[in-house]
Amino acid sequence: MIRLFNTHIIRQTQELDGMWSFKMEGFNKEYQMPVPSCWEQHPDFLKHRGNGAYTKTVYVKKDGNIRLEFKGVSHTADVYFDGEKIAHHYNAFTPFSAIVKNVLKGEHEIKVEVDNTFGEHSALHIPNDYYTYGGITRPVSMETIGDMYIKNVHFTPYMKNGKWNAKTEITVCNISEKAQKGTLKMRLEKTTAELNVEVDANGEKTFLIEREFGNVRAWSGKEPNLYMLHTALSVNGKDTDDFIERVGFRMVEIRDTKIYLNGEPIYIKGFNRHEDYAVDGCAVTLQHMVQDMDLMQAVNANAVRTCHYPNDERFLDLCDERGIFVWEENHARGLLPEHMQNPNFEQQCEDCIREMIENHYNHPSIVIWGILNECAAETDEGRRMYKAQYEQIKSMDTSRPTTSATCRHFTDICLDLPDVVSFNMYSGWYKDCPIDDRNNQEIDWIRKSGGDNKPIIVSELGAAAVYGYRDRSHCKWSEERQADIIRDNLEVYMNDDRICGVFVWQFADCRVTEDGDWFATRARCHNNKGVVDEYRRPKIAYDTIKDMFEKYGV
Ligand code: ADA
Repeated sequence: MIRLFNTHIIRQTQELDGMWSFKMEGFNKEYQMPVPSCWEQHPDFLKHRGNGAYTKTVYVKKDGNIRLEFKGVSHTADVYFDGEKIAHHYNAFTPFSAIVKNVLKGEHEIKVEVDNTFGEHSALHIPNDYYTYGGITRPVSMETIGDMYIKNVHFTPYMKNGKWNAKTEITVCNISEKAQKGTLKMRLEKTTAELNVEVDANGEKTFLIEREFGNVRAWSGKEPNLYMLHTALSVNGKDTDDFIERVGFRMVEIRDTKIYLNGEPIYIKGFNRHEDYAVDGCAVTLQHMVQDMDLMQAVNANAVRTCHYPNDERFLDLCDERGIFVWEENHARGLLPEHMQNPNFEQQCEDCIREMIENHYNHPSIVIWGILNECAAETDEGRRMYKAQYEQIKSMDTSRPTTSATCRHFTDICLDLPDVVSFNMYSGWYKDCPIDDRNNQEIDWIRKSGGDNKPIIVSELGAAAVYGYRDRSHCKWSEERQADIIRDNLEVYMNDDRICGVFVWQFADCRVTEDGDWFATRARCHNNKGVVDEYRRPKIAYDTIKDMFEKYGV
């Protein structure tokens, strides 16, 4: 399943999860590979970087146009339909689609060539402190569409005169050679709208419907009320397409040093979570997503940061349903000036931000957009790129604040650009220093360096421990020491009213890339700062956080 609810009733859809034929370049064997999955789960490809080809024969039930939707291919996909190339996409963490017109009823072949190699072609997937897997790692679906179809729906709720209102922007595409007319219908609960539409040949057009919605209840962390937003297209009185979204009525605002949700200040307390599970790799199953959510909520977390890339929409659906605040960010981690100079870098970032916002816009749980975790914010060239990315976000969405997690302490020249200033700090782990002194130095500097009167989030704090390593001396790498450091950090940050949120680094241990930088020396080739290990076995720190999140930040 590609979402936790049905996005189409009229549009015929077929999910292509299941077994695909697979061949890996350089291997003379044909495999059967499950989709979605990572090829690293197969004993022949445990840490393979290369090019693999997936093929599947599909049956198209009637003549017409088909639309293939890929929720995630890691990290580059070239898609062929009956041997003809129909799509190219870079980045494992954002969805993409492809349309094939005038397909005849019957059997057809879909082939997906997948590349997870590193090199200049890949500016964002590089050797890093997380692992770039290979494969069709998120769900795939095939749809039949008419000459006109609903491409997407963006729902922007706002309060006016004490009543919930919303802008609904419906983008309709016409893939035929002549102008098309039709009727667009919208319904949410008892509120409906209808308008006649016309779209030029091979064009697309966005139609705006603005309505007041009586008798709806707000979405909040404690009461995550959700509503089904039905949009449909009819031509000559016949329903030809539909697009169903699930939305929530909530407003996010920044006032002085606080983040407000529906007029009330919120305190964010949660985890950084990589999409990585021991046996799944990055193709985390719904069952394991739910387990992660249950474990985070069991320790009173109310937020998650999708470090360091856009997440699977099913996880975001879970956050919507459970009232979990989400900081979602574009794909970038620790990129130095030389990485940001890669000729593909700016376009690959721009594509990722566009696809992230276009596809995830309606999730009420996403309360902030992030960019460029710990990238070169201390350089003029870096500032130019930060500025461009913040501007791109605001050009697509003015309803959410922006931020970026910095580690360029005392040198960052971009703090005037985001709405919220966030910093990563490992006092007690990477630096043995008094946490409160270091915190005061950081915030004093932020206030003088562009971050005056802005909300502040501690986007990363933490320490490492190897699961099962206990030592009464509380020495480094013991579970006891990790718990001590996290407790001491939270004691400072959660008692500082200049700070409106904390994200512990990190929820679960995750695999890292062996061939690379300093992180290649990590024990077990894992980032061991999880409060649970990669199998979700809790360390001592897990219960420490439960105590701290219960005690503070309610
Ligand atoms: C950085 C980075 C994280 C992780 C962390 C660590 O803050 O943002 O991705 O690498 O350090 O574990 O050192």
